[in-house]
Amino acid sequence: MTPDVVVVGGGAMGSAAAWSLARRGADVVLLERFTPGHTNGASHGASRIFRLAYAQPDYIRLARRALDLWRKLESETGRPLLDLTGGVDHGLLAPIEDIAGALDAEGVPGRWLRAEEASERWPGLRFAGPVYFHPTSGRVHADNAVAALQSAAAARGAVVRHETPVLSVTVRAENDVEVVTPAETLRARRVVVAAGAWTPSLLPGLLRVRVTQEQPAHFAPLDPALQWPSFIHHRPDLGVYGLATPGEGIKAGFHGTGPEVDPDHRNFAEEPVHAAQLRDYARHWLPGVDADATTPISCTYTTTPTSDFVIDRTGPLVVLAGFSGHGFKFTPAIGELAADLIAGARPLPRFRIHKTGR
Ligand code: PYC
Repeated sequence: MTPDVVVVGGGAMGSAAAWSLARRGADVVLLERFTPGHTNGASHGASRIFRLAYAQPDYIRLARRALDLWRKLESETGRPLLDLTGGVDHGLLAPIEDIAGALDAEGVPGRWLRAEEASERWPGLRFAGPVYFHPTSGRVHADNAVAALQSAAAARGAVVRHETPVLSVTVRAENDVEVVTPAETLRARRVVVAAGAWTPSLLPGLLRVRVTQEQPAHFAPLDPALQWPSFIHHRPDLGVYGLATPGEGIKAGFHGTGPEVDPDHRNFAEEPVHAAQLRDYARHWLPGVDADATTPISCTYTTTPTSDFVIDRTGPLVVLAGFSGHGFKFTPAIGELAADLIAGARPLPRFRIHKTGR
């Protein structure tokens, strides 16, 4: 079989690349090692934060493009995926001022609230200082998004194969890449590698990323009628994030604090000290939840040294990697950038594999 493009990895990013490529008429095969809806990587679950709220214009613009493309995907598939509940940042002032300034410069709405105003509006959260509210934030339904991307890609002719692990990706010539699976060897002119935690083993030596096992949790809300924004609490020691996952509770987690793991040999088990720290956090800062009624979640992060993504091309390979725990919101825009790179576009400097400075 010799498609134009093989996409390795049917998580969010690979599925988005397949959708974008198929929309442009490319002959695409998407290979995913696990079954649909699996929970082994970083694309499962019912909620991810959506926000334009970044201090860097590159990310604000990418999120804006993603917002348009999420809406396009919703209309193409008839599935609701993105819910704009509003979002808040609170805690350390300096990073929030940077975000507020960048949003203002890009014309994105947002405003400062006093802690008392914010508590009145969202009594499930405690605020100790000024709060920055940005209405164009909310959540994406991750599982439904991946399924929608794959079905939209398939509707435009992409071949989507699950339970097909890729054993190796080898560049044979400028326009010839070999992709080996247990059942067959495919050749393609271009290959997109979007294998999440498995990317370092497929492309050894190419990337500097850390693969970690993270452990957020769902907390039972005390009053299911309360409204929740998506939130980031900027603290000196770590970032804490959260949002409501309808039907599952209030998700909260420490951002990128988990231990390094081998994705093929991780235990998915709740680490008790970490779990106790998250419950202590909830007891103090989330008065709207029962801090002792938790359902743990296990997922992976693949994090670069700067937490900037890798969206780059090297020869006939496009590499989508290092989403560093904050990539999901951008998914369809990242798929579009992958299709642009396949078409010969220049990568954005921020997202190069090896940065030469900014
Ligand atoms: O999606 O922006 C995000 C995020 C921050 C921490 C965890 N997720």
